[in-house]
Amino acid sequence: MNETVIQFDRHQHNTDEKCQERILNSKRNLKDSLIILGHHYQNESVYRHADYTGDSLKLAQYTQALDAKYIIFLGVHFMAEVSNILSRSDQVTILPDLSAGCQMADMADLQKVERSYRELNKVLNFDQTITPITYINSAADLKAFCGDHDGIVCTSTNAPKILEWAFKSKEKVLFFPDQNLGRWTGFKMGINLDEMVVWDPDLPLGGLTKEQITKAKILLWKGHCAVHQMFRLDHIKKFRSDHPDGIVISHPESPFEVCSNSDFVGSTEFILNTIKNSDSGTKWLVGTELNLVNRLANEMIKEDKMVKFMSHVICECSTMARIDPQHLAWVLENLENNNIVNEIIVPEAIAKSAKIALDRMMQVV
Ligand code: CIZ
Ligand code: SF4
Repeated sequence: MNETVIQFDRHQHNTDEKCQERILNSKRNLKDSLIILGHHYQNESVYRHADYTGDSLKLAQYTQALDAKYIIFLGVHFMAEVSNILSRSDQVTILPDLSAGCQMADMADLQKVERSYRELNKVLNFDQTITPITYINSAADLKAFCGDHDGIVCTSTNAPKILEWAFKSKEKVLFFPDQNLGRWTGFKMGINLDEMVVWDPDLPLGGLTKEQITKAKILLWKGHCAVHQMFRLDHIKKFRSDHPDGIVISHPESPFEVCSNSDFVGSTEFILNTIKNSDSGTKWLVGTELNLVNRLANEMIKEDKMVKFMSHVICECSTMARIDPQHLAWVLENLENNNIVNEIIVPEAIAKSAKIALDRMMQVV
């Protein structure tokens, strides 16, 4: 650091338009030292500046392959942590607003996961029958827990393969933090619904009986995404009655009844590819985050495809929306002045164990 840090106050009142100019200017000046990664759920005002876009898996893979010194992450905190863990030690990952978290990720913490795992093992006579699987939407210390306990990370794209991997070595899985992704993926593998029970970490024994735990194949952490939780079966019924030839596609973070009444269920990459590769003139109802759906709807107009958002209320990822042009301009201008602000650094010991769980995932997919 050799210049005075520019404080955010100097940017927060700038208009979006002013910030757009400043961002472009900084990008020009920083040239190849900088790469900007953008998640599909990010809003247009910053998404347009991304050099690469994708879901968290694709973005994680980019961070392993990129050369730039500075990686600016237009996404949420857990994604920037993964970028820091997988990138080289001389690279710097920056999250323009540190308060951009993931509400679902926050539904599981290390203390509760450790206690739950201990309690479960006690009921199961320490027979080492459980594999912990964390959805990538989780803090780095939970990924580290999985790395240290023969567990693994999954994303919504690779969850089926990861569950298969887990069941090859042990009979049960503790799946956190998203119960919906765990349930849907297990169901598609042929596991009965009554063999997938919800584990409430705030209740003794997860609110379950010993028999339920012994019988269960997947213990589903009581967590969910508030955005995807808004989608309802009624939305699908109304769409199907208005458009009998319409097609419904949902994200597996949606409630079970939404997934089971959809024509297709899959990750954001799957949703984008399926609709982009569909026939012209098709009509789609899409159950995932609003920014992605709006962007896709605009793109598909020229191919005469109708893309409709599943809910009547605005379901935006409000934490991702905290990454705005003001914060992006601010971190970039600091970099131009040789100041790194909002760097995400995962402590070394946590990063090492988390990388084990992430590497296991990368080897499976
Ligand atoms: O993995 C991701 O990026 C998320 C949060 C959703 C998805 O399906 O891509
Ligand atoms: Fe987290 Fe939901 Fe936002 Fe995805 S949409 S980042 S799960 S809060």
